[in-house]
Amino acid sequence: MGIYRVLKLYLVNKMKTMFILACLTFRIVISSGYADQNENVNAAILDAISQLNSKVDNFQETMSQLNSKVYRIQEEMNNMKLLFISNGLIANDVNQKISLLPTQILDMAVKLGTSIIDSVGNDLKEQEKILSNIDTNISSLESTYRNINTKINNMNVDIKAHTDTSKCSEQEISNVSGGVTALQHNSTEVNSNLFEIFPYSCSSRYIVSMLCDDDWTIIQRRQDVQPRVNFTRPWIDYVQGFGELTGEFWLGLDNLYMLTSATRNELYIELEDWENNTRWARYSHFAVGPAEDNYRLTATGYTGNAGDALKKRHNGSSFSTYDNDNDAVSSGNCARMYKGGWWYKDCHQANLNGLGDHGIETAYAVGINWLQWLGHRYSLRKVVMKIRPQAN
Ligand SMILES: [Ca+2]
Repeated sequence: MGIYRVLKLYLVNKMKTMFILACLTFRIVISSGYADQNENVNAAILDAISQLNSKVDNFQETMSQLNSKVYRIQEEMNNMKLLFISNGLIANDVNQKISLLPTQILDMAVKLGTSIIDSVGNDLKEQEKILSNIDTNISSLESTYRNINTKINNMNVDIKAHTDTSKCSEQEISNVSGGVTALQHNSTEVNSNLFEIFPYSCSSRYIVSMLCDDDWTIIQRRQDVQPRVNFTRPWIDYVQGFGELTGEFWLGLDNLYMLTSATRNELYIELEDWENNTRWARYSHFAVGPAEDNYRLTATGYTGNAGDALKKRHNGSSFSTYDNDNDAVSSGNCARMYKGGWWYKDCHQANLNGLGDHGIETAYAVGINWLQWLGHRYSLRKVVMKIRPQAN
């Protein structure tokens, strides 16, 4: 814009000069007729023209200088423009690099995260393996423990037999080696109903206390007297016996084995509901096997009015407790499910060692049940199991 302004000014001045020259020429023509009249005036005019020409020359020089300056400014502006463009390119490049950074950082984080997750996953797998090995070891140890326990129980029976016979004569020992003598015939009366039983006629140390009812020996009793005895017990308790002879009790599998392995015994079961109704079941042959056979049950020759609840699921079965599963259910533990220790098969029709402290109403099959009389949901008030050598 500055350049146009200067040009405009220059043209205006040029036009003014030409106008003045025209006027002067016109005056010279007009005044030619008056030649020689005013030489002084002509001289003055020529002088003025000369001055004007000089000014125009100066002006032109100034213009030239200005043009030169404008040219330089334009050049500088072009340089600056180039610089700006260059800087802009650099800025774009930087921007592009900055915009790439988050992606790279994200990639790195993902790689790092994946690596950490992989590492943690591997650690977890290792730990799972270790846990699995520990589980296997525990199972193996449990199995070993059970085997050892069985062996200890068998050894205990042997030791007892040895101890019991240590004072016996050779003749008596030979009798013992052939089986236990008729125990019920070697008892001492403690009170009117309580007797101490000597397993062997020559024994002085091995004593089993038990309640006798005439010639019957009571081996188990359930009744609604407080406090109730807990019958959900481990293997060792069922082997050794528990409870009070005057209340609820279990005589013990070792004792049952010794009592029933020498002579043939019969079993009598008395049942009573919560309305004083009673039923009975009698088995002409009752025996309990040795520890190494998990005290297998023999109960045959049923008579009675309660129904034969031992025939289908108990006769011929091993004894089981919640910690020693010898039942015929591969995927479960009947003793654990039905809360007692018993000769469970798959699982029971009789559960005389089931829960006793729940009254009549019980959950399915966990109470003191006798299926053939009152079913799996009726828990009996009273049970007595007793045995005696069978009369020949
Ligand atoms: Ca089982």
